[in-house]
Amino acid sequence: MTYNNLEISTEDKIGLITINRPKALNALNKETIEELSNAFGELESNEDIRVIILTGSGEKAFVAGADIKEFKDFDGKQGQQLAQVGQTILFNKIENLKKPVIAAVNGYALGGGLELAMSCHFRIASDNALLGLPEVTLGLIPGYGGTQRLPKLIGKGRAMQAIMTAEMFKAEKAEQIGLVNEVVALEELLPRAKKIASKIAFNSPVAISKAIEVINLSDSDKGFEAEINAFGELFDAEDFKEGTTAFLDKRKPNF
Ligand code: CO8
Repeated sequence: MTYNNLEISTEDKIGLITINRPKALNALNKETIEELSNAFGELESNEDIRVIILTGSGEKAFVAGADIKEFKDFDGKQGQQLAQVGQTILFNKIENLKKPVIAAVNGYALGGGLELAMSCHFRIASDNALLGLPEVTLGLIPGYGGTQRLPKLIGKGRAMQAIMTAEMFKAEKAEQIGLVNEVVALEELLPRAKKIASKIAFNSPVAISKAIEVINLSDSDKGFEAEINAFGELFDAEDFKEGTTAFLDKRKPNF
């Protein structure tokens, strides 16, 4: 597939998606949302790929938000549809992808950009990153899941304050409150993301897929039961036999 607003590369079981609209600070227009949805689908079904990294092009922005120019004249119905379609085809899709997705946040992650990073399974950031949900400065609220995912990551009180004030978190603060897992120098961001991805790629993809599914249920009352069922199912999978046999043979598993 070819993309107007994305660059895709694959190497050593890792798929790298780079959002490439640097003149608009990688803002998410409709086309980019659709392309991202397709790109995640493509990499999810690519058997050579075990882990996906998502980043933005340039040194300034991961994604500076939804494309304000595109929705500035929308009415209520169009706004609702934009949020509904985006959440369905992209943000929820990433969260529930069968393969791990790491956000490498390389600068501004604002509005829809932070919402995109939050729908990834975890985030690392460069030391120049600034993260926030400034929608109330535009007379809006987050519409791509931000009101739901931010409280889960940083707590309800902090999320309330962040959304009401529209303040941006610097990278170190974001790490301190659990919004990102690690902060590294900008030039180290992709190497570090790839290093983490390689570590994941070495482990059982079947088990990792189940872990994503069950961890995503941790806020529901179905989580414990889902864990028991998934745990049981994994005993019947090839990877379990390979993993335990490799351990007893004192060799590395080959998943
Ligand atoms: N949309 C469209 N274009 C943008 C966006 C954006 N979100 N952000 C930046 N750009 C464009 C600018 O318009 C500018 O273009 P041009 O050169 O043609 O004027 C170019 O990118 C460079 O930007 P700046 O000149 O502003 O760069 P600065 O370094 O001065 O400032 C900032 C950088 C602080 C990031 C600034 O660009 C900014 O504040 N951007 C907007 C941030 C924002 O408010 N984001 C939230 C958008 S709303 C949103 O995401 C809602 C999500 C939920 C939607 C649900 C469906 C409705």
